[in-house]
Amino acid sequence: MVHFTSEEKAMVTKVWGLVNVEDVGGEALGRLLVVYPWTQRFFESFGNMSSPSAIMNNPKVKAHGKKVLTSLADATQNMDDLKGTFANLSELHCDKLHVDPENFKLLGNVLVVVLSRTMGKDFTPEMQAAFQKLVSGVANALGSKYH
Ligand code: HEG
Repeated sequence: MVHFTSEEKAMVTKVWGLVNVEDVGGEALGRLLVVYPWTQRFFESFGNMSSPSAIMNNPKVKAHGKKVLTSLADATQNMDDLKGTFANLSELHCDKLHVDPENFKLLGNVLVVVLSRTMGKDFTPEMQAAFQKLVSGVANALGSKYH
């Protein structure tokens, strides 16, 4: 189980305060689908994914990205209990959605890339380290109910 120091928690809170959930969510999910094209198979109902620009401008991709990031807000507020916080979502992604848990790691890494683009120099190495630890912890928690 990951442990966050009070400094790391403060860093995560600082990063999260600078995140626009709508913009960053759509950008991160869109890039996941472009960079790792096999992840598109989970979103066949989303319509046009024929090119990078079709993916990045797809309204369903944007809406779902926002939903995922909104859910990630729960992580920033429950850093001492990521497993409990994401237990239900872990079951859903395993039993109903059949999403390979490796994809949670990929999304977390893409999210860090997007933050580093949108925040530029404001995203200090310490902030990146704390946030990377958070997304890794969330990926681990989302995978914890898989069987
Ligand atoms: Mg998942 C639905 C959260 C990664 C594929 N995801 C959802 C929902 C949430 C969520 C809150 C809605 C659940 C509901 O309807 O009750 N997802 C979530 C988080 C993360 C994540 C927090 C990682 C940080 N999801 C993820 C990844 C994939 C994926 C990497 C696939 C590559 N999610 C997925 C699909 C659905 C959800 C296919 C159902 C979408 C739909 O049909 O509306």
